[in-house]
Amino acid sequence: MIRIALAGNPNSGKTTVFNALTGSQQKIANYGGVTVEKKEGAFKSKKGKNIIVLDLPGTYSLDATSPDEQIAQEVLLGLRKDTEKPHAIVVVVDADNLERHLYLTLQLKETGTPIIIALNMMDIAQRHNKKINIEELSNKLGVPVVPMVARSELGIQALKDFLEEEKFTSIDIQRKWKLSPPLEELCSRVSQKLVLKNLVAEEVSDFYARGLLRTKNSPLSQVLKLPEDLQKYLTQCLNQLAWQGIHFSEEEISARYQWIEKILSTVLHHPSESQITWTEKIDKVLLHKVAGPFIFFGLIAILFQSIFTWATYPMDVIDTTFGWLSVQVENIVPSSFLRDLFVEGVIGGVGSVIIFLPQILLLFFFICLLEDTGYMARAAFLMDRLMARVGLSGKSFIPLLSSFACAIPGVMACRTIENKRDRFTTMLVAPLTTCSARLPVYALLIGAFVPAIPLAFGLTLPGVTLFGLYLLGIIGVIGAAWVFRKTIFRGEAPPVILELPTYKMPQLKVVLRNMWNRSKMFVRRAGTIILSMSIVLWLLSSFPKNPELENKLVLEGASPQVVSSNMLEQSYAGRIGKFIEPVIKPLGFDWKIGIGLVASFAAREVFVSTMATIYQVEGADEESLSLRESLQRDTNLTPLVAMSLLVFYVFACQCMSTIAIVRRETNSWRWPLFMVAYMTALAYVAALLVYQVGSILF
Ligand SMILES: Nc1nc2c(ncn2[C@@H]2O[C@H](COP(=O)(O)OP(=O)(O)OP(=O)(O)O)[C@@H](O)[C@H]2O)c(=O)[nH]1
Ligand SMILES: [Mg+2]
Repeated sequence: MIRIALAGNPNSGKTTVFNALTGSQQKIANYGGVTVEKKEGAFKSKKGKNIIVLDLPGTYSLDATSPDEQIAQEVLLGLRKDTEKPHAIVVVVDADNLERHLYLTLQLKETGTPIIIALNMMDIAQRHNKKINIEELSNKLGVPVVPMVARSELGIQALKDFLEEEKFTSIDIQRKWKLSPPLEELCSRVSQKLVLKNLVAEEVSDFYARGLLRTKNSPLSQVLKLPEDLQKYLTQCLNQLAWQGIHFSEEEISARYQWIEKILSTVLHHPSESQITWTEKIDKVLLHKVAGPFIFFGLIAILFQSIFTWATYPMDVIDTTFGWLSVQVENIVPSSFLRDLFVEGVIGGVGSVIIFLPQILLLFFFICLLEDTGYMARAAFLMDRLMARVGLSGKSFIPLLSSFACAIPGVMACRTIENKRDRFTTMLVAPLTTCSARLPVYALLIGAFVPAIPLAFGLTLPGVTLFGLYLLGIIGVIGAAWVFRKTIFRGEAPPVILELPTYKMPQLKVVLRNMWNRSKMFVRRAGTIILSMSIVLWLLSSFPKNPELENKLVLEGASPQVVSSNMLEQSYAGRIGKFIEPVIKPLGFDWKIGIGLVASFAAREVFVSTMATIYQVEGADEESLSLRESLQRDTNLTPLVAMSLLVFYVFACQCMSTIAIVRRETNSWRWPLFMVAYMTALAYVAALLVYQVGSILF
């Protein structure tokens, strides 16, 4: 068994290589910081050897400080308890950005672990007329180089063959570049001491010595379990360097880069350096000061409009199918408790949520296109100035954008943010971004209460309302971030450098795979949490039965509608709703919405299935109405109440999974609880304002 780790700068194609090697389906996208966790996979070589492959977050160097980069460093240096040190490292290098990517390569080589270079993106290098002498590169660095185009799986077999042969057992790890004489002397003194104390092997002592001399609190000092006298000696050396004004790491960086330049002068031939690339031409427009933001908002508007217009057809099909299914069950199965549970609870509840699958898929289709072309990073760039105003950096923008899909990957993507205050602020505001779980709630209420009046440019009122709700979420994010940066996370916003990847043609395969994974997740949610909540809710709203009251009402000549409505009111669910009604009354919500609110604390979509179940139970004896029609008929539900409800959903934190992930990422209960508290307060106040002010105005 061999363990191989994939390392490299962000966006160099590590995950693409990983998926090609192991047949996995990890997420790939065209911006740095997609992978923030280590992922393991494996493949069997031709000779039947089991080769374990580890995909890692990208890292620019072995001295980085953001949490995702630290994971990569710890694995690569064998500092983690949960992961064995790899036998070899495949460094995925972007052939189009050789100079920058070779920096990490050199650093990794110095660690003493055998490395192999997977020289990826050869197609782009070629397109930019760069000629790379691969043999020369391999000779100069003293490591094997396998050229490849990972996304077309070119060169993957060659890499597999190489790993199979295990030709990587011995390499020459002596660094070829030199520091200034006093620093060289200092290095050799420290490394001698490390060897004398038997702390490290002679070959790698230089690497560790430099690591210890670079910063005061190097993680290496804990790993090596430095004895006290050596620790003292090191502190002395570091103080002396500081006193002399010598920046060890700066000198090291520039020495390494000088050496890389020297290698590249013979390896890389780039005759037309001044040629303007496609990416630069496109960016002239898309990053234009005026046109850029304009295009960005235009794209987003189109996105929301199409969610409403294009998705109607498949939605109708799903709606009809579920309706047909209920009728079939009602016709075939004799009237019974189980039949009602099945029709009203299961089909009604789950069906009411599944119907939104086409809209969610469309949303993901667009997000995927934005991510895979490389536009996502541009959007971050465009927003950088705005983000700086509220005290965040452009780095926060990608986690926030990911939150449009779901807050969970969004919160995890915060690992790419180095500055802790920045990271925590972003994590706490990310769930205010409108995630796809809110979409069913929005779509249901907008569909029921906002008339399809056409506006200018092919936009309609429902599309614009949806856009408005997303915008409101964004305003919430910006406002909350601003407040946090002024209060609990006060401090300077650190400057960051955003890397803009070259534009790439999105791959249909990647987009479809992403959408497929998303639908699986959505259907799984519908089949688990929403299904079980629907059943529980049906039980709660059907029991306890009260035959006496029912008989009395029937004798009094009450209509079936009034009877079932009364029965619902005295059910367990009704009592819960009634119990919280006084609290939500000022927002315009009655006890039925109250039931929905309570149920949707587990997950937002549950609101939709809850409403479906409640109205079905209530309207049991009537001709079956669609959920939308039932909502429109409810006299307590005015458009103003719907608005207040929508605004409540924009800000409320109704997602157990988000709370759990924030707990994990911050390693404390304090922050997730704080998040729930501030978001609930915000939601309450905002909905209160909408309803009260609206009541006065209209
Ligand atoms: N043209 C071209 N694009 C590639 C190649 N390999 C990967 N890509 C694209 O490069 C982008 C980044 O790929 P990923 O595999 O996500 O990169 P990564 O190194 O895992 O990125 P992080 O996880 O963010 O560090 C994606 O858009 C890929 O489709 C290649 O050989 N040629
Ligand atoms: Mg990756």
